Amino acid sequence: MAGEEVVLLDVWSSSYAMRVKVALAEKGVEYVCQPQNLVSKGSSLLEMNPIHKKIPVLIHNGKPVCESLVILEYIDEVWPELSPLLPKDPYQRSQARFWADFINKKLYAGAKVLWKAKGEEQEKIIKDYIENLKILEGVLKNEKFFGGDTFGYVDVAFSPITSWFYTLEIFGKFSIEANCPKIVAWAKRCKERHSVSSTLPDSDKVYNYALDIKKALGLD
Ligand code: GS8
Repeated sequence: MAGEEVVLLDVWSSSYAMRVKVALAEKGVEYVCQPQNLVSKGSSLLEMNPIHKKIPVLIHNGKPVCESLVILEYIDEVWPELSPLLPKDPYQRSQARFWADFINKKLYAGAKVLWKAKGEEQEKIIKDYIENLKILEGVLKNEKFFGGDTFGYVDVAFSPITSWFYTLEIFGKFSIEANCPKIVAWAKRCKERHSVSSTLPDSDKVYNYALDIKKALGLD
């Protein structure tokens, strides 16, 4: 790993960027964080991700890798020795990718709209959100992690959004624990890992950040 240059373009509140930080911590890879301004995007973000112009971007020895799930797979391939993330078996790998995609489409996308919505629209989003979490409870079964005994790709893909759960619950006036206790217990197990606890921001910090955005958007 000596002589490697690893840079992450991120913002602290982004669960997508947190995925990359958790994976790098699991692998023991040292890196430099370059926080980005997403309101007025800087030249390095525009150069490194000219297509989507989004964070996270991992820049490895000068070459950019974009899209958080693509970055996770890249990290797993480049640093395969420590904490393998994807299973070796092709069928198990396909399943891990399927659920990570589901988590993107349902839980990450859902969270983005849930805390800003109101009234009936919000009720419908919450109902769907709980249903999707329950589906994931069914996938987890009574395992320790989605990777079984070991913390793996789906755990890395999923755990960062739990830092937004408190914010979702306060703005949506519902309890995730009351509906999905197994997911909350799993999130606590993830938090026991240094990679996760050192990456995920405090719930209060996320809530205050979301509150400020709501005020700025005139949504409160
Ligand atoms: C999503 C990244 C993303 O939405 C991934 O990496 O998995 N599919 C991508 N990044 C946001 C910040 S987090 O909400 C972003 O960079 N937004 C800037 C913009 O939309 O202009």
